Amino acid sequence: MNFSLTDTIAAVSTPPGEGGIAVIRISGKNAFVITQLIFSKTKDMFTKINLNQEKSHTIHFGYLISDNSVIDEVLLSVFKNPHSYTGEDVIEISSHGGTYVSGKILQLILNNGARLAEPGEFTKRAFLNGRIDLSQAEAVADLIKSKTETAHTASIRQLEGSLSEFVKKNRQKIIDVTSLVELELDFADEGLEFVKKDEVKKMIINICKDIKKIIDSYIAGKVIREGVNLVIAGKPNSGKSSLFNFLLKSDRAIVSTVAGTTRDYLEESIIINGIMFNLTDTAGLRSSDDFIESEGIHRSRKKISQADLIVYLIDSSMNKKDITDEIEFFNKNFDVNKSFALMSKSDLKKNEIKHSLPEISLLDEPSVENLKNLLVQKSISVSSVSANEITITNHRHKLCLENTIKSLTDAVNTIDKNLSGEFISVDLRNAMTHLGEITGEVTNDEILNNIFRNFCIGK
Ligand SMILES: Nc1nc2c(ncn2[C@@H]2O[C@H](COP(=O)(O)OP(=O)(O)OP(=O)(O)O)[C@@H](O)[C@H]2O)c(=O)[nH]1
Ligand SMILES: [Mg+2]
Repeated sequence: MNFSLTDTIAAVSTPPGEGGIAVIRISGKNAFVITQLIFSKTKDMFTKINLNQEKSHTIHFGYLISDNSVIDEVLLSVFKNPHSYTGEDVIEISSHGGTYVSGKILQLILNNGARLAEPGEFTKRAFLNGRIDLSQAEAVADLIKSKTETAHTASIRQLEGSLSEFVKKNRQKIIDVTSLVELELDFADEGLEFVKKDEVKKMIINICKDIKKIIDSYIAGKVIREGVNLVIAGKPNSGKSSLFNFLLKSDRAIVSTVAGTTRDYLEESIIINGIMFNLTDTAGLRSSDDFIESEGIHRSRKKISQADLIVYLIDSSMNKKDITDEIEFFNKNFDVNKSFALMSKSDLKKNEIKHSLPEISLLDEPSVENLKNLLVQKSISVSSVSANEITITNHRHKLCLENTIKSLTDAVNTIDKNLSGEFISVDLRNAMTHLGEITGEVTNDEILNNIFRNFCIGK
């Protein structure tokens, strides 16, 4: 990424396409000068605005002029450094929406001395100018991408600094331990005293415990970010496609009384109570001589093995023996931790069979609502989000935390080996570095480029 903080950058910040308004953003030391060249307060003659004399956070009506003709009527929002998103002088031009108008305005700005912003460059500047830390910058990207309430909650919390706080607190704890070790070094030639050693070890182990807890939240984080992969499985004709369609509220999958209707798997996403479920309808499981059906079943099995959660449908309209066999088959072949059996078509139930399985009939709305609640409950790892705890959703953060633990564990081993305090100090400093990478206290170009590459232009 060719990057210089001295350039003035510009981009259209709203998505392409028709819309009520578009926003074009300019940031950098020439943002005001460039705007003054193209913005007139009046239509008939060019009346220059003096932006240095205007207050920050004010809005101004006027016209953008190119070659003596009006391009658009616009509003300028003025943000003076350091009180702006990037920390620099920023102008946001609200123009009429539409790709043509906004494109023409952007070109006008570029012709007058600005450079087109790289993806995420506004946010990168906010980071480099100390407005936000790295984990907050990443939260901005997550916030924009969030599709559900839970994803939104997690990213807002991170943007507000929950993860930054955690990192700061634990970094301080590591600094305290390091000082203790290094202080001891200054006074004792033989390394740490026995009592101090135990104390230091205990402190390090406690920090590890806190960090591990946050690492464990990553699983919930994955659900937040990517949704729960929910597979609907069962024998042919058990009602899988019907349930799939019912949950999607569309006739996506073909439904028929013929067993073996679905031959490949189908995938669609739905949101229930703020949690995204990536639903897969599968081919009914049976042994088949038909090559295509067999291939479909093979693929379905693969989907089942990769699922986060599996609903296994058992047709209530079958006779007692078949139902008992099916329950047995399910119990034998499916992992109870991530799957549950469900008696389908309960309206067609012929005989009372004792079982404790939930029932569903698509003719009975409350039974479908029950199933939805059950699905949410089963994906309960997500609950840590609502419980106001920190949830990490970002793989980079997870790696940094794991590396921190590794270095802290090294420190404990060094103590156990009775090595000199200098070695313990090295391990602890490594731990500090890894933790600091999360918020960007320690960083390099590669980390930054990787992060901001994933942003959209204009953010
Ligand atoms: N009465 C009743 N019929 C249902 C219910 N759910 C599904 N059916 C019927 O059961 C038959 C089979 O449904 P499908 O959804 O095609 O079954 P499937 O499990 O996808 O079958 P395959 O794709 O062949 O594996 C269809 O005739 C549906 O209308 C229900 O709750 N009640
Ligand atoms: Mg089907």
